[in-house]
Amino acid sequence: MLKDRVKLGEIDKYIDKDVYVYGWLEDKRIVGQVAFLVLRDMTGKVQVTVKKSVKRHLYTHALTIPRQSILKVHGKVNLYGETIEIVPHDIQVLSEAKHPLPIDPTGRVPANLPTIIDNRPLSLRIPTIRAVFQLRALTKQVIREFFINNGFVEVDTPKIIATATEGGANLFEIKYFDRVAYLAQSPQLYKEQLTMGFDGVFEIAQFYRAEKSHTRRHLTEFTSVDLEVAFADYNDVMDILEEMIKYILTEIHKRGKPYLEILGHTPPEPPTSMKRITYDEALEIIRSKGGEIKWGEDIESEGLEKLAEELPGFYFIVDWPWDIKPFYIMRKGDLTESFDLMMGRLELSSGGTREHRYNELRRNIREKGLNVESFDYHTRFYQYGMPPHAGFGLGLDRLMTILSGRENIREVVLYPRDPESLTP
Ligand code: AMO
Repeated sequence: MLKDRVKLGEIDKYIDKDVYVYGWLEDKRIVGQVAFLVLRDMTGKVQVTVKKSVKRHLYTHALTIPRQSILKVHGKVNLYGETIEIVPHDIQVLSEAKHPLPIDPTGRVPANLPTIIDNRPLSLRIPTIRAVFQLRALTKQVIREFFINNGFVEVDTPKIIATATEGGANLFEIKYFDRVAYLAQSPQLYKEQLTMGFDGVFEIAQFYRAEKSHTRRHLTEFTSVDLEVAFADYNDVMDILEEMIKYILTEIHKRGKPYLEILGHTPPEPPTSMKRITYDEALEIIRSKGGEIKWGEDIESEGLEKLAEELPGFYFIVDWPWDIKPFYIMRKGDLTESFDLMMGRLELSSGGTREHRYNELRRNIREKGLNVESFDYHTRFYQYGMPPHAGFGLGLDRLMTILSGRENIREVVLYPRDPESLTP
């Protein structure tokens, strides 16, 4: 099949030749004694012209084929004026489409998001929806390229784990034979361990958070882009993250053009620099705009909105209080060497310098009210020469909403998982 198949996007190279083409019947018109079938595949479309006077049985057959059925057409490519058409020798229905379809795959009749997600594979026939996922694949490729160009090693860490990494509140518990295990919330502890052997590691993978959040930016299964670098601190990894964002934006503007055109969206231009404000400065801005926030609290939606009025593009909030950061972050007094990367009001990434000293790490675990022994499998390595290290985790799905101009995180994930949906 693949060897014979001519893609419709390349049909113009086959004028006057006999070809086999495959696709779905997008449209069908009868004008006088001629049936015009519009055949589409992932790459383009072509008109198949069946004249009653030339091929009576094919014409009669064509009239009966339901739209969206999958066809194999054997025919001759013909230039008719400006139009490329196929004059068929044979039309085979490989898979007939049942009607009515749950959504209109041409996109002419708009469907709401739950219906689109419920019918994801079929929705991919709508060019704007397909473009989102083509852009997503390109973005992952560009991110990989950036990391590899900078000498980082791609790793895979387990998703079934024995203890919490990001705190116990939003852990999915699973039955692991006769024991309890959890789904990983992030690769945090593993990526840190791996800086014992690699200068820098990265992972792009799905992670799990049992958060009952019903926002346009939370999922229970999300894709995280993680980096961890040896002999680095949080300023170093903010520099890397900034370079990565600029590289992604530059490449997406160039290589993503065909998809962005279909989407009718222009992502932000690569910024020349990204401002770094401290948590204390962020609080000042929020308060100056009438927001109420106590020192030591996390910055919630309302505060982030106020900050975004002042800082509409990419910026970092650095030096968060120790009380609201996880045990693995490097402490400096009441503060930590930590950061969040924001794009307007949306948190895209967080990271920081890590605690690499054995005794201090164990003390921090205890201070966070966690059972230090249950982390022995991890902390023991810190006795054998753990380099200072730093890293970040970036939410790929959130980044994709910015790049594709979609409002809801569920629009940029093929099969999104949230507290309500576990299918399709
Ligand atoms: P954090 O918990 O801030 O940090 O997660 C990092 C980034 O991942 C994305 N993210 C999510 N996206 C969609 N749905 C969710 N439920 C969700 N949760 C998180 C966000 C967020 O900024 N281990 C640290 C990172 C590090 O320090 O290296 C961590 O997981 O974009």
